[in-house]
Amino acid sequence: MNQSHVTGMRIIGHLDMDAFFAAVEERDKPRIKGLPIVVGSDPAEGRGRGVVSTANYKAREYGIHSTLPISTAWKLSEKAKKEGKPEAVFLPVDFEKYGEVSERIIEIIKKYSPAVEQASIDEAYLDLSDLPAFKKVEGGFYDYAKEIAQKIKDEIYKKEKLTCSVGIGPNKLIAKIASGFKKPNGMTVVGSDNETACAELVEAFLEPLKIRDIPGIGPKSEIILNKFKIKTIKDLKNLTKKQLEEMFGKWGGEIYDKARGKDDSPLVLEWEAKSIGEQETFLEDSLDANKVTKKIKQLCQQVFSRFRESDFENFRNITVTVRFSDFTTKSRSHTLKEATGDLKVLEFEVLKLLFPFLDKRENPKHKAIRLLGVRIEKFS
Ligand code: TTP
Ligand code: MG
Repeated sequence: MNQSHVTGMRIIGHLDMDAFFAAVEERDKPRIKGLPIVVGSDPAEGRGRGVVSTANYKAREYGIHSTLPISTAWKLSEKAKKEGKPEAVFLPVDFEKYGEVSERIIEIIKKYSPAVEQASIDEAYLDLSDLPAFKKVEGGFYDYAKEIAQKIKDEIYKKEKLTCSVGIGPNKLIAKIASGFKKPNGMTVVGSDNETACAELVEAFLEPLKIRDIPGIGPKSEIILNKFKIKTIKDLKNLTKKQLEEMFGKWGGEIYDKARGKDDSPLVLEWEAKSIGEQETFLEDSLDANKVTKKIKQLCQQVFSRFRESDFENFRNITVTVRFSDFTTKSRSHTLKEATGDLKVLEFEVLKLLFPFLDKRENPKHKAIRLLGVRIEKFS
């Protein structure tokens, strides 16, 4: 857990861009400025089959939001049009562009905080507890954390013409809930330099919120808890840890802690490649030993060349996946006694895992193979 040696306290920020995909489009297309904008699949005049990725706040006034079927979004826009309001502008998703903007935003945040976890394309956690300049701070640490967060917001706006919302608190959980508390362009601080006061602020902040405001409590958990008349986080605190564990298993214990604002999860600073894998579907299903062997050797080579480009020197675990013509899928793994960085070893082990799928050991019905996959993990 990151904690400041200077302050002895942990202060975490969470930053989330406002209506991200739609905001980028609105910025880049002056003619649609101020209009309701929906980014997602093609509405095809109401016959489209995909969903909404996001909608800007204007379009949200029509009831349009992420995950809504695009056909419903179209209907809502038509309805608004009949009422004399502007119809929504529908745009396709341009991941590449949003990815580039996202990278630049992370770079800005990194200038201000020594530890930044990118949590998704438009959100990041940042450690505000160990800022070098704290040594010089005369005011409160929280005040200073807020000042830094404001600087980040200002620089993002200046450089990217985009707004975001920030939450600041004693841990990731509180920071995340706080960033969504006031949107768009909000800043919510839940915490204090004084430990007792901080605990009280956290409690007062959480209690009136709905249980769904806790990240991880989704519609299914909500239905279960509603049966017990539990709607708010305050209600949730009436359940003992044991009761919650009986309802939800291990996750119940986590809910118990979250309801009390407790969370000591660390920032995950760099995305680590935990496995390297490749898979390929045959143009035509096959059980021809030559063809299958040739394909799996190609996959081994592809996986191996990606492994060579990585920072790792060895791997220990090898997995082969086979999908048959009826789509049943099986995987077999092997962990080597000694880690290796050798293509020959990989090929040898992969073939050993594959062969039983070609005869009655793993394929008694002689099903043809549709897809093959090779994966390596447990790197060192
Ligand atoms: P969010 O941060 O959840 O949403 P948002 O940035 O559009 O709006 P808000 O102001 O409420 O934060 O997601 C970030 C982006 O991820 C969003 O712009 C589009 C994309 N996304 C999807 O493609 N599908 C989804 O279901 C969600 C939730 C988001
Ligand atoms: Mg967002």
